[in-house]
Amino acid sequence: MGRKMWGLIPVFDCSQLLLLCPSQCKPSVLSIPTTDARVASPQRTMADQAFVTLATNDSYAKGAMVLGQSLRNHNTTRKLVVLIGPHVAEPARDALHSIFDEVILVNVMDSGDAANLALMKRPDLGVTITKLHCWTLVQYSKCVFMDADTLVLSNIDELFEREELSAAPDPGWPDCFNSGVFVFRPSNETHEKLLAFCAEKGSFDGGDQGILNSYFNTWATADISKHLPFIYNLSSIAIYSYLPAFKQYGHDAKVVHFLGKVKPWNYSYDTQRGEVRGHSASPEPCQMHPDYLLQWWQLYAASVLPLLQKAYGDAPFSTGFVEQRVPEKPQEDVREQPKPSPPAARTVSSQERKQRWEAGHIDYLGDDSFSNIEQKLNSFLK
Ligand SMILES: [Mn+2]
Repeated sequence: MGRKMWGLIPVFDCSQLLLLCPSQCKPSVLSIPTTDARVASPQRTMADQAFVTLATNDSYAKGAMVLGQSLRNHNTTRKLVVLIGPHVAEPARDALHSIFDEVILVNVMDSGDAANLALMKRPDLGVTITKLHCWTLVQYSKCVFMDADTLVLSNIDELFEREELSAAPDPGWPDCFNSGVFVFRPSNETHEKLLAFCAEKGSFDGGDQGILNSYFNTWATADISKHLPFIYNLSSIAIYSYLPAFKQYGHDAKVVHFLGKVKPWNYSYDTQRGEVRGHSASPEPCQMHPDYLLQWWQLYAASVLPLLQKAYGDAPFSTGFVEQRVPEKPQEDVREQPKPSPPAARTVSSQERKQRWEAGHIDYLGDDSFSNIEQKLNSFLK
């Protein structure tokens, strides 16, 4: 789920990762197949492995659908599972059912065990605890969790060759892993331990990433095979902070992670022009590479929207599309629409732009758009 942005990870907490604890470096226990047939059949092996995501509301449900569809489009041989919170509407659940093999309702407050009771005093960790539920999927021997704000660009079934807990570095603090994509082994025991840990220690960043990094605290140093290449969890923050690396390696990206407060579904899409528009209510500008954002919307428009339309029937729902009112008479302002270029941006000096950039106010869709940065970069790299 949305990890909070820069600056919220206290240095002293992550430095604990540098304390090596060899006793915790034991390999995970492998699940033992119960029948010979299971050993013999690769199909069965694949059937007991799954990609898992989480949708706590209708917006994240859209994200989950796009993610699930992107996995299907790239011919995954594994099962697809989505955990949903109680607030996901019935039609959205129906639509999820047509993409995912399992749609599992998770209601943390239902359970009355000791760890959960302790956690009820920590309502701030609600969504976080919901994500930890993925460890209870013990019908699967191994899973890959993926945030609903990720998008798959090619087949990534090879991730199942990795062990718990494998994940890619977080771009903000690379000694921590990013919890948007990780390999894990479902286990009720691990789940209980995680909840107890959570109740006792809380989370240093308020989210699941803090808890998981504290719990799997040898990730940074113990076993390099548990470090997923960054191309399995590429975030736009990294694109802009190290653009030459993105130019060199970006085409290998397999998973894009739309980190940050503004998610792809917070924008709107102009189907006629095939363009993503900044949502007027967005608290901050686009934080993501426009090509990936466009890819998200194209997949949504082609494969997810029809499912939602079928599920909602005549009931209204937010499509995310720009209103396409066809006026009865041609209106004069129609011609003013092409090439939206904010006039204010033109008057900003390059010094001011630099200051704005450094202050984190980046005009990703305007002056600081990827193509402009690329052009500038090319002029240096020639
Ligand atoms: Mn996320």
